[in-house]
Amino acid sequence: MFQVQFITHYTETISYPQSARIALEGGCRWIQLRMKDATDEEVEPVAREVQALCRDFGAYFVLDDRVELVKRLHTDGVHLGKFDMPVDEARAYLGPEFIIGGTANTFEDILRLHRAGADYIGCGPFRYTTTKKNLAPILGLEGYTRILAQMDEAGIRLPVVGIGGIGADDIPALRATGLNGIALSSSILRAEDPVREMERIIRLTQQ
Ligand code: TZP
Ligand code: MG
Repeated sequence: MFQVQFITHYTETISYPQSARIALEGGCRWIQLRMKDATDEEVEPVAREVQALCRDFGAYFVLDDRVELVKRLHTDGVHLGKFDMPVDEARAYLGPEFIIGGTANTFEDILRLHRAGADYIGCGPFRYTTTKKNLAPILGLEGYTRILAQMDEAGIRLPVVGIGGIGADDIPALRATGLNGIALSSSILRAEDPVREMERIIRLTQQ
């Protein structure tokens, strides 16, 4: 199975919860709520709303960062960036039941996250994107191929999801690298018909 994770974002006409609903209506069953510059007070009501939506659709709900809120709302999991709480600390705080994902830009990051007990890796950026600030160097297909080979050699088995500038046209080549899935945002929200674009992407990943 090739997984599709949707990272919430906003446009001039689409709010965070609306972006989640679009992805869910298009068939995505994994939503990560990412409100980078918001306060916990701003995030909580949105998180409750998106959590309820995800329950309606039978989708996983993962919050970016904010481990305390993750525990309190009992989301399915948390995604931790390089400057968020370390994965081992989050694991100690949350226990074994929560899914914990971590961001990696290199094989060394994956080694560290694996030792710390991460359940999956978000690895990028695949290509340039404006959705995230302070982007690490672009990996491209070659980057993923290299990193996945290094994981193989080291005997590390963890699902790796590609992220950053990914659109429908990239799916065949990304699958061919051996990645376990993709995480994406702007290619959906900037599409002429975002729900249909998500449907198209889900279909492509199921072929
Ligand atoms: N990290 C790298 S790109 C990204 C994150 C969280 C957000 C999604 O990017 P895009 O390009 O909008 O799909
Ligand atoms: Mg983060």
